[in-house]
Amino acid sequence: MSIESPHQPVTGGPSLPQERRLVTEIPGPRSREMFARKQAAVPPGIGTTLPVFVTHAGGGVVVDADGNSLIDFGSGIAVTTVGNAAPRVVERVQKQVADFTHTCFMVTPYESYVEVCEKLNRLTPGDHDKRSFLVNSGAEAVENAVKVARHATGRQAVVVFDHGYHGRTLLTMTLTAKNMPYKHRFGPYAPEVYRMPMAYPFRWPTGPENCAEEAAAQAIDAITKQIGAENVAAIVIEPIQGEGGFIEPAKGFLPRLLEFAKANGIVFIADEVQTGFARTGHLFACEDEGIVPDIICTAKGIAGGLPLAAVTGRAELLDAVHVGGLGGTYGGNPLACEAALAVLDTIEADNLVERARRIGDIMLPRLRSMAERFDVIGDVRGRGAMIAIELVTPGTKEPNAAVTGEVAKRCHAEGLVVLTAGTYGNVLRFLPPLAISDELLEEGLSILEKALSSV
Ligand code: PLZ
Repeated sequence: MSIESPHQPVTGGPSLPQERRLVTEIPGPRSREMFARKQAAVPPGIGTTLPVFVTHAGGGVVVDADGNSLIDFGSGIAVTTVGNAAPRVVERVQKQVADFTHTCFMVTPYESYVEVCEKLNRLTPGDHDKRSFLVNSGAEAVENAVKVARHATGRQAVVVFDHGYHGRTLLTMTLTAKNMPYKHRFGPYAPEVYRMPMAYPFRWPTGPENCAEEAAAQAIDAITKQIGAENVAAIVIEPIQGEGGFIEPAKGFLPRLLEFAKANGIVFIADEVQTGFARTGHLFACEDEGIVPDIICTAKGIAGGLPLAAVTGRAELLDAVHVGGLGGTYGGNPLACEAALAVLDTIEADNLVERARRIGDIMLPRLRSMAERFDVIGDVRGRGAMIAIELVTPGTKEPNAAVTGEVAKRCHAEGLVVLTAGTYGNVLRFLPPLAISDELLEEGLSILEKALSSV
């Protein structure tokens, strides 16, 4: 006769009970204890959004050291799109870790790296001949895309946009728009980076209907007159800006920039680090307007939480670089490649592109109805499972960072992981894992609604 334990060991992934459960205040005593250790051991430059220390995560929840189960609207910043500890990822990585953990692909290669690249070449926008190579982080992918563009064109200038975010390395920090916290006192910055206006519909001075055309005209005029189009190696842009506040460029802006790039031999680089892999209701956000970039940078959602990023682009651009000109010790680590293959299988098998759309269809109407009742909400925007609200001083468009921070704090206290964003710190962004249930999604929105009505 077997005796059933009342406390079966619960691991992560979808086997975790899919419920919000608060058993202590947030953060609880164990998390507070670990946070004190963190503060003594880790510099404050490494910030903390919500100081609960995680022991398990999966589906739509994150479980902390005190036994609280929080609803996840963050996915570790758009990384665990297929869910945390997703079954196929766990299975493939566990097998790989026992087979071999590293050889360095540049020393003695392995098949999974090639397979990830083959799949990226096939799945990314455009049916032209493509190549891919793998690196460790989003910043590294963007930095390498610029290296390739400069090498292939023999030009130096790089054009980026207001509110853009591309990373924290010297070059990508330079490409990033926001001073505090990303750039402040970390200069001098890399040379030959030029910033143009972004087609930000909510804040465009003459209104959203003129935004795409005017912003593109201003950018093109400045590129032509101030840099010289023939000196520009690359235009680097996020098809929906992430850290900048989930800014969806006005329709028509991206196609106009792409057309200008094409006409002038400029490499069009799409930074899909945050928007990629089913997040926006397309496999890649560029697909929304039929944009076919010359190079696309991916990371985050590509490998379900294992560190991996990729540069995919036109064969003639990537093949231009000499042997040994690209690489890195860990790029395309075998564990991360197995995880990426599992992620791509999961997106297809579980129809996650459609799931992201469905999440948007649940979130957007509820947020729009909140916007009618709470005049602190100035804008509701985003696509699929990449949705945000921008908070303002009622009756104006004045950014309201104070209320944004307060709403986030109240959501956290109620067991909902939400993130803020935006140049003005006044955007609440929602990036639920696509493995979240409709029930948890609705419950999370109700917590948000309560937080908004209480401020
Ligand atoms: N490009 C569009 O969103 C990373 C940054 C969090 P890495 N965004 C989260 C933080 O505060 O550091 C990001 C992105 C876009 C590039 C990056 C950089 O990706 O993997 O963080 O290097």
